[in-house]
Amino acid sequence: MLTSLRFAVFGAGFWTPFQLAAWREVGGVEPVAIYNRTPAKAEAVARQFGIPAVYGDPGRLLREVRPDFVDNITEVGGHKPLSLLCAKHRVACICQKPLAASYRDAAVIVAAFRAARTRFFVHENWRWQAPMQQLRELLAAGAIGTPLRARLTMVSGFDVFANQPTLRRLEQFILTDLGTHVLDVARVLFGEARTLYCRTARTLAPRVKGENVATVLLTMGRANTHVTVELGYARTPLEPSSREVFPQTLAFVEGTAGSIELAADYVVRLTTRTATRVTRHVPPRYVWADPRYEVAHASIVPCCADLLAGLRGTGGGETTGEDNLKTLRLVFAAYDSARSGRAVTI
Ligand code: 89Y
Repeated sequence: MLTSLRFAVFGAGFWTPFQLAAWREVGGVEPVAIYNRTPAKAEAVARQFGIPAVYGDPGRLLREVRPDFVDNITEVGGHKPLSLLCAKHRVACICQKPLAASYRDAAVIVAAFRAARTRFFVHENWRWQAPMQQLRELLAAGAIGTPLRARLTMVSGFDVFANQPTLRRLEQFILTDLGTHVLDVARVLFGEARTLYCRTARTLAPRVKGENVATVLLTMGRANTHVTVELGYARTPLEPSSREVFPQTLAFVEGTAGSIELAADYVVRLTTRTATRVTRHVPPRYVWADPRYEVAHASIVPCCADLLAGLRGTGGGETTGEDNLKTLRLVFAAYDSARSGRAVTI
């Protein structure tokens, strides 16, 4: 029987209750303390989840509680200082995405944990979504031969700013908030990128500071698959059943021996020379999940399970800091390309 890992939570914002509920599903961990800049918010979360200690000083928490790991669920501004604090105290840490507001800061964080010989992971849940896992399995099994071209689309009019008002104030918005997820999925499905070209637009100005539309074209993996990533939070009216499906990512992949469509409502259509097979990959429904975020919230569970295995060193732990740097390399290369109008070699 493995002993339960004692963990501390940093942050008490929108994602914290969902992440704590997901840890409860996974089991084998116990939240023992919570820190938040505004302690009243941390107290409310502590009451809800029975967390015995609330701190307004993260350094004091680490010294007094000595948790086995920290789950840093703060906004991006808290990621670097709080992660570095964990590295200094040699406390393993899982940090929310996006890891940092620049590639350089992300690399500094990852290097600090490497130097401290302390485990460090990024909470990157998109690749753990039920339909994405199916797509990953089909491609790995060669179900459509060599993937030649793919389109990954996450375009929605959903008001993401209502629950996460800080998103409005980001100078770099959709590529850091959502591009991190979808470019990560692209890496998992097709391999590492060789080249990248990106165009961005800002259509909700001045109420949204950063870009809210982006199109990224990449060549990826051994097959040099052409991958287009389409991102948009532009309040475009979309047909509700097939297109307005936040937070589902839609996909279409063409291969030498077939094609796969990931359509609305978790439908996967696999077409080969002989037939089209239609299956559905509905995420588990949890009572604690917000139904408007269904597939995203459900994916926190397998994500945390994988991170726990990584923390225990029992296999898993896919989304290490090092792995996430490869995703962030693409995110920030996309900004470089959008600025210069040129393709970037990765
Ligand atoms: O912040 C984002 C995330 O991680 O999932 C969807 C989201 O809430 C809005 O883009």
